[in-house]
Amino acid sequence: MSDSDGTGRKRPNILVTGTPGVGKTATASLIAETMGLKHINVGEVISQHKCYDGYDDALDTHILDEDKLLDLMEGIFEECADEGTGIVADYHSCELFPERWFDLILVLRAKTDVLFDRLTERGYVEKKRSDNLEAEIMQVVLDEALESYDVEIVHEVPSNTMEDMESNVERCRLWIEQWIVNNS
Ligand code: DAT
Repeated sequence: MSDSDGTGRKRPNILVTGTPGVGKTATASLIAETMGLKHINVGEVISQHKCYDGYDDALDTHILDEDKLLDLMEGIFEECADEGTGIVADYHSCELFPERWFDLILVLRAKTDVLFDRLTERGYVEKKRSDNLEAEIMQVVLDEALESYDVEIVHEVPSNTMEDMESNVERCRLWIEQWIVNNS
């Protein structure tokens, strides 16, 4: 089995993170499509495989079964490492993943008015919307990323417009190409 701790990888693994609505899934799927990486929408994996450990009535949400999720993801990471395929995962949190999984952490940021419109469009109730807006203003996910990973690999980028998305994908493309040169 290939080493999935970074030393034996042929292609890099990227985590796209940020507050809900900043554009993680849209950006990650475009990076995956452009660069031929495997896209893992972690939220989808959680719901498809029912990685739940009860229900939090107060927050009106499932409690995540982290062990189940991490076991499932470890399997995918090992498979991709064996195949020589890189991964671009997206999730609204980042501290739960082993540091060794990722070579680049892309933290997407959106302006308050932009995020307000996206979360309203998504049908979030007022409390959920304001909680997420506050988290974005307080840069909760960015701080989490900076505390959980080597700061050198954490990159904060704007994600307000389609031009931002295109430039983020292009930036990743150039970074991936350089990573391949440096690691071959
Ligand atoms: P997330 O995965 O962070 O919850 P998403 O990828 O589902 O967010 O995007 C939320 C909505 O915003 C969706 O309708 C696509 C749109 N969007 C995302 N990033 C954008 C950007 N940079 N410019 C314009 N629209 C964007």
